[in-house]
Formats: sequence, structure tokens, C-alpha cells
Amino acid sequence: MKSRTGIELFLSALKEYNIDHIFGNPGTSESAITNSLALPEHKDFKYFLAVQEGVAMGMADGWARSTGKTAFVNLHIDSGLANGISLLINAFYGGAPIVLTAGNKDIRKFNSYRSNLVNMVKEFTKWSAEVTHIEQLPEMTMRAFKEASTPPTAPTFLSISANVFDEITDLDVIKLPQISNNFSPDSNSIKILSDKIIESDNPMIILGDRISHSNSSNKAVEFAELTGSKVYVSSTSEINFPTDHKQYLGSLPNLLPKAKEIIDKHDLVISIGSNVFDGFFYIKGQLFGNKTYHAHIDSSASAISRNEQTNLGILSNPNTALKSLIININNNIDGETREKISLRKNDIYKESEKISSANKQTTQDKFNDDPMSAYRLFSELSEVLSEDVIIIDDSVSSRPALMATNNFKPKKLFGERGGAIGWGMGATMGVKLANPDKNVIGIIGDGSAMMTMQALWTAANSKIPVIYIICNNKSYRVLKTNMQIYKEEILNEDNPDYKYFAMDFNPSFNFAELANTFGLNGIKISDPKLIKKHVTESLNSDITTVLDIDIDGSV
Ligand SMILES: Cc1ncc(C[n+]2csc(CCOP(=O)(O)OP(=O)(O)O)c2C)c(N)n1
Ligand SMILES: [Mg+2]
Repeated sequence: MKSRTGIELFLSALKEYNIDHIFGNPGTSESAITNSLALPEHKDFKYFLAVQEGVAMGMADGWARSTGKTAFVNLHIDSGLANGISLLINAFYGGAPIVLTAGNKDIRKFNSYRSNLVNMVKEFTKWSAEVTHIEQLPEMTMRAFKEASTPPTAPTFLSISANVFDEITDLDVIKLPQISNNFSPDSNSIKILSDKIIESDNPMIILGDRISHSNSSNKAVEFAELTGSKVYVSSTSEINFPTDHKQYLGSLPNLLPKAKEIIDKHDLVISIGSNVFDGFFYIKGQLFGNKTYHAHIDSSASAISRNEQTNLGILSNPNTALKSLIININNNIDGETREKISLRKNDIYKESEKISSANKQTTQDKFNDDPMSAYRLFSELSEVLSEDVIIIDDSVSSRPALMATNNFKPKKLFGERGGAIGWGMGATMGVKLANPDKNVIGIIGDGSAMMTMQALWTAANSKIPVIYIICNNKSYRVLKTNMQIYKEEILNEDNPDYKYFAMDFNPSFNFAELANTFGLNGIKISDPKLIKKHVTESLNSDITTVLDIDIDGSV
């Protein structure tokens, strides 16, 4: 076997694991990497330089979510890693398959401000380890990729001591195993749940992002229609169910009493690929009472009965479980039950129509507001969005307006996970790199955009043509709406006096001018009538456009 350096072995492993995009920001501890990447034999690696680590993390997250493949990020030692951790948190809670690495100081210089990088990221990675000897490199690199890509997918981390890259080895790359994640549910549990569904008077489904991750949206539609269930989503950032479907009733409220009010109306709730409930504020109580039978199907064992009372847990790929349930129900359901389901569906259609009418009314009421409302902005946008466009939603408090004025099909929108702001600027470019032939529009709050504004430099440097729509409401508006919930629902104040401390931007940001300084196309818009024109002109452009749109920030 031929001898080579650790860095050459590592780059061969990346090739073996189908990595050709590298998102990163290097330092001296990564000299071996940049030294080798400059060689002609490695020209097939596309390196995307981010000038702030959050941008690299956002790009990797967007790319991984859109391709379903494992993304690779390399950051610099403790300092660079620290900058990346904020958006690593989003990737971790969202389950994005990402292998993150950082170079560390030579293990032989142990006492020279050498940090324990693994300790820094342990909380937000599925698996993390340090490679201190070249003999460990093949196994640990393979393990990092295997852990990241097998369900539940998540980021993993390798700290690599500088000596490892320079040492010589005759070891070879270890291939990744072929692991099917198409695992089937237990047939007895499927029988129990099918019977419960057939007996139920008003079943409800709660879908989560592992529906989208397992490409189960079509099966979820078939299942909802067969069973006549109401469909809610909970703590999601993907489109798991077509939002214009007549059985779709939106997001489960994230305040416990309001979510419980909905749950209590159902004799059967089936959570599928879902975290079920993730309310931010603590409110005493349990989501499920004893009158509701709660079944949970998931590929993540830890998601089942994580907090909620659960009567039946089914560990399975959601797609396979839904297929089995559909077959089982079809084999056992009688004509009378089918009739009952069909009547029940008419009631659900009426409920969803009521939601659509209320959304239309709000849009109409706010249509001529000055400054323009988020509803007007997205209603104008809806007229120029085709099936061909992918949306990155980091619109924060403008999200309800986006969802009220537009319908989305699975894989047509990727949303922010919650946690850290700053995700959307990088994620928009990551999704574009994954879909070079599609138009990708990032809709981003001004506060979130400002966190990772350095992304515009990467858009210019790496020539990644996307469209950013910045919701310039001149504030951290969501902090104001959450302050209202805090005072009313948590502190139970009778006559709350709202003082929105440290939530306004004065001066406000001029994103159009910022874009222009990077040689990009920056346009400031205050007149809603200009939105369609500018969006249309920006589609298919070979240069990034920033549409900086002034919208109302009042609460
Ligand atoms: C890294 C990080 N810092 C601070 C916060 C707290 N935070 C959550 S939402 C938010 C404001 C978002 O503002 P913006 O993007 O302008 O959207 P808007 O609320 O105005 O719609 C802030 C500061 C956070 N989530 N993450
Ligand atoms: Mg804002």
C-alpha cells in the first residue's frame, strides 16, 4: 500500500464519501488543508469561503436539507468553531446531516492554550471526537460520516490535531456501509393502530419534519384522506403536507393550553415523524389527557414519548409504517365506516375553508396599509412565484403572513428551525448550490439578515445568484409579540404596560446599499406596486439581488 500524508488520506476519504462542496473559513491550524486544496489534483473540490463562520454553517445546513446528503464544513480551531456554534444549534435541532471539522494544535504541544474542541460542541452534535494520531483517522472519519447520515441524522464533529495531517501512513480509507433506513414497523402494533383508527370518531394527525426527511408526504396525504383525519404540523421547518390540502389545518399552537384545547377534541391523535410539541414558555400541565389515545410513529426512538403521554409507540421509517397502515385499514374497513369518514371529511373541509377565508380577509384589511404590511408584501409575491422557485423562510414574525398568502408543496420551502437567528442568509446560498437550475429566494427578517450579512461577500465571491427579500420592519418584532405573550399568559398581568426595550433599530439598516458595496444588485422598495416588477426582473439573473423592502413593524 502506498504511503501518504494524513491530509491526503483525509481528502481521499472525502472523495470516497461523495463530498465535493467544502464550506469553511480556514486558519493556520488548517494550513495542511488549504495547502493541499491548492493542488491541481484536488481541483474538483469546490471550496466556498465564508468570511463569518455562521455563513458557512447556514450554507451547509441549507445544502444538506435540500440534497438529503451529508454536507462538510471545516472551521478554524476554538475561535472559528465558537462563531459557528450558534447555527450548529439550528442544524442539530433540525437533524441536518453535517460533518463539521476543525483543526487543533499539535497534540505534542498539549499545554499551549490547546482547547478541548469536543467539549465545545458536545451539546450540539450527535457524535464528536478528537483525532490525535494518524492511525485513528480512517476509522473516525468514517464514523463521523456514518453517524451524521444515519437516522436520526444530525451534525457530527471531528477535531483533528495538526500532527495528524502531516504524519505519513499506509492506511487506507474505510468505506461507508450501505445501511437501509427503510425499516419496517412491528406488524402487531400496526394491527392495534389500524383497529383504533377504524373505531375512531375524530382522529387527528400531527406531522413533523421527519415526514419530509423520509419523503413520506405523499403517503401522509393518502393516509389522511383514507382515515378522514384532521392534519396539523408541529414545530416544523419543512413542508410536510401540501398547505392547500382541504384537510390541512395549519400549525398546532405553541402555547400548551391552546394546543391542549385542540387535542382534547379528539379521541385519537397520531403523531408521525414529529417532536409533537415544543412550546417555548413553561406552562404547567400535560398535552394529553386520558380520553385521547396517542400513538406515535417515528424513525427517532428518542422522539417517542419524549415528554408526552403516549399509548403506542411505533419505531419505523414513517413511509413504511404509513404504507402498512394503509394496506391494513383498506383490508379491514367496512362500507359503513367509509361512509362515516366521508361525512367527517366534509366537516374538516369546512374548517379549513374558514381558515382560508379568515386569511383572505386579513390580507384584504391590511392591503393598503402604509407602511406596507407583510401581508401585502407576500400577496404581491404570490403572484409571481412559480412552482420552479424554492423559498428559504427566515422571515421570523412575518411567517404567518407568508403562510396566509401562499401555498407550498413539500420541498418548495425550507424554514428556520428556531434557536439562532442568522440562518437564512447562508441557507439560501446552500439551497441554490443544491439546485443550480432553480430560482431560490431567501425571505429574511432584518435582524436575522444583519447577523450574517457577510454572506453577501460569499454570494459575490463564489458567484451564487440568489434573491434575498429582506423584511425591513426596523425591529426585532418577534421579541415584541413574545413580550405580549409573556406578560399576558405567563405573568398574567391584567393591564400590561409594554415597554419594548432594546428591540428597535434606530438607525435602521440599508440592505440595498450594503448589497451594492459588494457589487451586487441592491434595490430599496417602499411602494408595494414595484414588488412584482423587481422580483420578476431578478429571477434567472446571474447576479444576486437584495430587495430591501420596508414593511410595517408595529405590533
Ligand atoms: C443568535 C441569536 N441571537 C439572538 C436571538 C434572539 N432573537 C430571537 S428572534 C430575534 C429577532 C428577529 O428579528 P428579525 O429577524 O428582524 O425578525 P422580526 O422579529 O422583526 O420579524 C432575536 C433577537 C436568537 N434567537 N439568536
Ligand atoms: Mg425585524
